[in-house]
Amino acid sequence: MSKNRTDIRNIAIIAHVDHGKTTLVDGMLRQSGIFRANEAVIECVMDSNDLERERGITIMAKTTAVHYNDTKINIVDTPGHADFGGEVERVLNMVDGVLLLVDAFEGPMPQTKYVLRKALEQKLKPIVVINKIDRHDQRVEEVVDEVLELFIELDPEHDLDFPVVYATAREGIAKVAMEDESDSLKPLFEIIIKNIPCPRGDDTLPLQMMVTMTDYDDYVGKIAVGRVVRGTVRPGQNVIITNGEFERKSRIGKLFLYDGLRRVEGESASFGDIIAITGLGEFTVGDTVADFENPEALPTFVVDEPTLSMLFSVNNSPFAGREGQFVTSRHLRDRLFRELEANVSLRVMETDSADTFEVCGRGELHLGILIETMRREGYEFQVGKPKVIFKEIGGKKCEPLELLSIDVPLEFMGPVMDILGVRKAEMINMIEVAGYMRLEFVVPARGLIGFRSQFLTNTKGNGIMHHVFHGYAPYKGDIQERSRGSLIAFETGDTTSYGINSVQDRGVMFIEPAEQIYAGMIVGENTRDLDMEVNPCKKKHVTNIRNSGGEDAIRLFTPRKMSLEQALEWINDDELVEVTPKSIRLRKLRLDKHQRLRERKAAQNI
Ligand SMILES: Nc1nc2c(ncn2[C@@H]2O[C@H](COP(=O)(O)OP(=O)(O)OP(=O)(O)O)[C@@H](O)[C@H]2O)c(=O)[nH]1
Ligand SMILES: [Mg+2]
Repeated sequence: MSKNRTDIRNIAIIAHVDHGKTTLVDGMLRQSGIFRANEAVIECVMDSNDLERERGITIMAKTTAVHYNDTKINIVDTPGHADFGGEVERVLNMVDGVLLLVDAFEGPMPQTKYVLRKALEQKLKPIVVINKIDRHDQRVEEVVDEVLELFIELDPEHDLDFPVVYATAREGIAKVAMEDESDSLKPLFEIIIKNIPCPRGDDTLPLQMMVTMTDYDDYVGKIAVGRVVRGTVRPGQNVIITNGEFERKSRIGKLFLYDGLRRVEGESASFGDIIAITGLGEFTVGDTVADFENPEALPTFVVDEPTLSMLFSVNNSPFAGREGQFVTSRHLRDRLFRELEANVSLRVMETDSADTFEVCGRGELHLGILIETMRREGYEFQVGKPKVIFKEIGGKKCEPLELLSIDVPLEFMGPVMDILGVRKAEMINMIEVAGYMRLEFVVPARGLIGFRSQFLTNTKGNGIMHHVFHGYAPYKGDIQERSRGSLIAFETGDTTSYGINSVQDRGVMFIEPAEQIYAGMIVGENTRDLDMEVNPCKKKHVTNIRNSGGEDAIRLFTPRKMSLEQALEWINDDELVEVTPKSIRLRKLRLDKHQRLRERKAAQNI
């Protein structure tokens, strides 16, 4: 018989990037007495991985639990960046409701729309939280209207009677009306308990638990995290792991429930609990942990397809193997396929070459974070230019489009429209938001590769841009690529001030004096649109005759040091980024000058 578990609520916090999700979780943790009074708590305590802390963003969805009176609230914090949309999609199956956070100034942004659409598709109960009401430029009333419009746009049938809470997550304050006095998140907790449905199910039926996330622990190995949908589960219980197609016998090791930032061992769990289990052996996200006698698989969730693909290959530069610990194609292959177990929106495919793998993801940041994680683990490899994934729909070649939202001061509108025109963007909306113009475009994903840096230059850093997957549409025709060529090292050696000085007026240099470089490595960007060999290793000819005019007065310009994502955006089809734990180098695919020349000639003759 179906029962309600009134002692539990399961919610996810969803929003556009930076609207304050992780900060709100901090506040909820603090106020439910998770930390001791004198305990120093780091900000955004849930952003626990190194890259998350460095970048100040959430990359992986994570679960925590707080107690409010007699109710346990399991909270899933999700990333707001569009590239990690797959993380949001997959965790929504663990919860019954969402807190949709919206910044009191920015209002609904592209990712707000994306995540709300996903939540409504799953029929989750929403609570809208207008956050950052302490901002001096807050426009709470307008933002509430904009949120209403968004609901109407996404689901005209939806009940518009959802609760709205006003919050300053950073101070741990929430209230149900702007004019209310409040010094805590109590009003938010109350609304969650009242409005989010409690889990409903039957603990006497055969077990079903969906594996939604995985974790790893050096002592206990792989951990499966997910929600018990039906039945009861205990440590040591025999189970079947199934995805509907295969079935495998297994046994639950230990069982953990969430409590604040910790996982505590439990004796049993039943429907509605979000749990972590060890000892299962092999499984992947999307599998069902089912009853041993009557195994029934839950429907696997689908996440949006990747839109961007990149080739990862074994490093074959002259400096290969100097800086990395894992360098062979076997290492690379194992690591990439292992990533698939947890990274739900990633795809990895073999290619004709045993040394090269095609890796598909949801955007440059999605793939960039994978590359950065791997290099920190000691891997060394090369990656090629990101390419969008075309699809054939109804016999037509179609390409992914992105919804791009741009906030710029009025005076920069012209330059922005110019660069977007070339990239085949179509404007679909334009509104004025507190002195800024907010422009919305639908643009081929191809057109956005390399766009960010040009946008920042053209708006002198005054613009903000965000984009999110919009859909597929027929190919929109060619888009012009990078208009500048590369400056390529002519020989292998150590760079000198003298050498760099002699080539730096050709363009922008990427290197400094006393760096080791190799022939065919890219050392700068040419001001002209062709590739050119230069020699930054050139040494000054030593003569006995002293030059009277200050020979040491060499003034070198600061080189451009590109981040990994910038480098990926910058390279051309015949170029690669070499990634090692210590360095990011850019290189030509063909290092030999004559071979490059022959191939270019052959291409021109076609
Ligand atoms: N003024 C103000 N700033 C806030 C408030 N809440 C959060 N912030 C700030 O907003 C920034 C982003 O906060 P996060 O909590 O990391 O945002 P997030 O939504 O988790 O971001 P992602 O996980 O990367 O999508 C931080 O600098 C916070 O200090 C608030 O109530 N008022
Ligand atoms: Mg966050």
